[in-house]
Amino acid sequence: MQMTMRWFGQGYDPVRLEHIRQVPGVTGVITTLYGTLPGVVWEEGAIRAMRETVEAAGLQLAGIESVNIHDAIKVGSADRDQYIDNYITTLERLGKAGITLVCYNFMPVFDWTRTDLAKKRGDGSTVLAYDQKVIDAIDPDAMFSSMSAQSKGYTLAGWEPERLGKLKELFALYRGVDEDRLFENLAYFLERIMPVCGQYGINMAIHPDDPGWSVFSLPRIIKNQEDLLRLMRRVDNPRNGVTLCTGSLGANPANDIPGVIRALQGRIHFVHARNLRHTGPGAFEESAHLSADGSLDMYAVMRALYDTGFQGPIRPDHGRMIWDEEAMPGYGLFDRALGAAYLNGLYEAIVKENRR
Ligand SMILES: [Mn+2]
Repeated sequence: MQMTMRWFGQGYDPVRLEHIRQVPGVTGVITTLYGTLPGVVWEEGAIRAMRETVEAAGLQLAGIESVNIHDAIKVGSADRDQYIDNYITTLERLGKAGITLVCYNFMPVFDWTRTDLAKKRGDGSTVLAYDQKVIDAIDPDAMFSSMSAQSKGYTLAGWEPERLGKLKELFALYRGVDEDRLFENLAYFLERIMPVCGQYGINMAIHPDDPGWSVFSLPRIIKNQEDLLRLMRRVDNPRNGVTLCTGSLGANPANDIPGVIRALQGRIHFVHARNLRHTGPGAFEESAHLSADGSLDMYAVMRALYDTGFQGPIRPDHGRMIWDEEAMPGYGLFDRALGAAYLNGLYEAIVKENRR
């Protein structure tokens, strides 16, 4: 596997590529053209510049997170084919630039959701946290305002103000889109893009819903092993794969992550590794990556990845904010660097134990 870190791009991410380069074992970054709205075709020059910037820092551009999906594709409206054509053109241009991993999600209206972006822990660090009881007491507008107010001025990935400024219209758009309809729209999209993915060797890696249950009564279709396997069978092409996000799936204690990894053998193209602590029904707070700091067994996760022959990029997902660092919520350099070092240590031990 290849250890990577997420980087939001020049002018957006206060973390510098030069510093990512100094994290032991990290050889690549996962990035995107941040600020590009869903539905827009990516410029070839911008793709090239993005790649050159990463390579000039001595790192490899290991994949894109994300190329976001326009709402027309998710709801299956009459103009969806135009937006799928745009997506295909973007994939073609990425493929020509040698980029062969694309992470995306298929969540309606809201992307990843948290109720607290800086929850103070006993150790003085802050973390992202979620409590369903808080969500149940507010409306979607309040949710958006709350996320924006806590973002310290950064635009949060998937929370584009341009889109979410029209929340009422967005909710209206999804009226009548139930889980089956959403799933069929996803399958339609994947079937249309599979040929270009095959041509350029692009692995599509769907990110699970975060958290993996319905928020504001919107449908959610990528919540657990059953959902993921259903999608793998529905579009049964190795290019149709998964971003195994331990934190998103792990928010639900019923999900057995090592079991999911084994069930999806060969279809996991990208891994997000982080830990969290379950704090009550429908509630969790993120933690350090260390198994002992949260509810997930990160050794068992790395072990399952090793056993199933996972070869793709992995990145430490959200970390705590520590040592007075100022960065995008969840994406400080320091704790993610500790996470990368820890995951590398687990993996080295597993590899060597199995060679004996
Ligand atoms: Mn993730």
